[in-house]
Amino acid sequence: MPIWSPEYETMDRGELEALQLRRLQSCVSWVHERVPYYRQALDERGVKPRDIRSLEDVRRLPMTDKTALRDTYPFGMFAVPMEQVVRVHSSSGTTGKPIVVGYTKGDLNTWSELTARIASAAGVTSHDRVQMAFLYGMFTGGWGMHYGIERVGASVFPAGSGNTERQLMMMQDFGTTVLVCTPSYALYIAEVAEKSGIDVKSLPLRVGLFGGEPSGEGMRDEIESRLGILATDNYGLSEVMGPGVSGECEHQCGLHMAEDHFLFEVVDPETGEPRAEGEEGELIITSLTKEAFPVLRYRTHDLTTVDSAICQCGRTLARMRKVRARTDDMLIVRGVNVFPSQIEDVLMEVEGVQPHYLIVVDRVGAMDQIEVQIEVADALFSDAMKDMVAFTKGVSDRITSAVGLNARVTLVEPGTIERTAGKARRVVDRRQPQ
Ligand code: DLL
Repeated sequence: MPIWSPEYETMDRGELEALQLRRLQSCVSWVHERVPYYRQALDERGVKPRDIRSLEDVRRLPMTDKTALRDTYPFGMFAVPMEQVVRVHSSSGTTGKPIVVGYTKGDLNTWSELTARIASAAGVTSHDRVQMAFLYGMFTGGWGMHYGIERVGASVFPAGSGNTERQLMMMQDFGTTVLVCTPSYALYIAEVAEKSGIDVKSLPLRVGLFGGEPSGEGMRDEIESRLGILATDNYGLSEVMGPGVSGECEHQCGLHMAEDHFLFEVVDPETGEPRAEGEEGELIITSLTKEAFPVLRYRTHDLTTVDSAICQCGRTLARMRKVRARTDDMLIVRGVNVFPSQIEDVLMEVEGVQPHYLIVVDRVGAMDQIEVQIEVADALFSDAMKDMVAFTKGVSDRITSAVGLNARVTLVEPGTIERTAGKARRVVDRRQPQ
């Protein structure tokens, strides 16, 4: 597969680190000069831009969390005057005020380069026809991927998310070869196609660029087999840029991180101490080249590990493991810590269980209860119903042995669990105000 910018993507690590240090130094000067919040935070720590002499000195910088971005809503963290901001996006949070981020012309150029890398790494070329089924709008997914794919030279169909029948019509009539959306929406498209008697595998569709939400290997296998494609995962977040922060190549062995534009750390989420390579921790990201909305040590809350071994594809950029959990989505049920992704992994191993599930946590009296609602394939539904007690008990036992928690498993009718065209909602926690 082609490498979009070999100069950076296959850079010698020593040269890459030298580049990162130069860029880190200028980023710290940039924010010290231009963002009052960072000037104060740096001054309070007694750190001057000239104190950054090695990459390890990043640890002297303050961490940034969502609160700082909320407190300065909407434009307080912008490092350039509004006349230099050519685009504004916001985070997809559902409650309260969103986090607002801005881009200069230069930022948009970098962003397009980085999403072009992701498309290219999955084998997208100017011969492809790409159906963009991400939401366009304030969400970074649509526009972010759009410009990168145009840059690769492919033909873009900016369908936007939703209206699944129309998506399938376009896919058939326009000869779509690449689908871009969340993994859960890809599965929903597969489901609607199957119900409508459309054999997607006989269509020219061959690649999927999926991101924006966690999805495990079981989910990937399901998508690849039902759509007959190669599915790659890509990661990003609005506060840092949007999509383009990292993405898989065709070998699907971790997401290559854009280390020339961002400095990545993995730390113990409690203490902030660095974790060794290969050890799981919270991903912290410092932007190295952002102009309008630079961030120092942004706390993503996403849990991952990093591997800096050179990949079979030839890229030297380190790879982060797929993000399966966030520090803030861990459920504590009767004292047991459980991530929704652990339950997903169990479900995906049970024959016939569909990749649509909902975890409902509630408190009855003083007791926490957890219910896992699952669906099985249409063809199996009546069989599973006949022996429902045994079937659901079997699934429940597997959850207990994998995560050490007694969960009530409820079989619901196929199609009952809500499908979305964006990010799937996997957990309803009734113990907390929603
Ligand atoms: O979801 C940016 C994006 C759009 C990335 C499209 C890739 C494709 P936010 O809405 O700000 O931005 O959400 C960011 O979503 O901190 C992760 O918890 C989660 N996330 C994003 N991509 C992945 C992924 C976009 N590939 C938050 N795997 C992040 C797991 C992901 N989680």
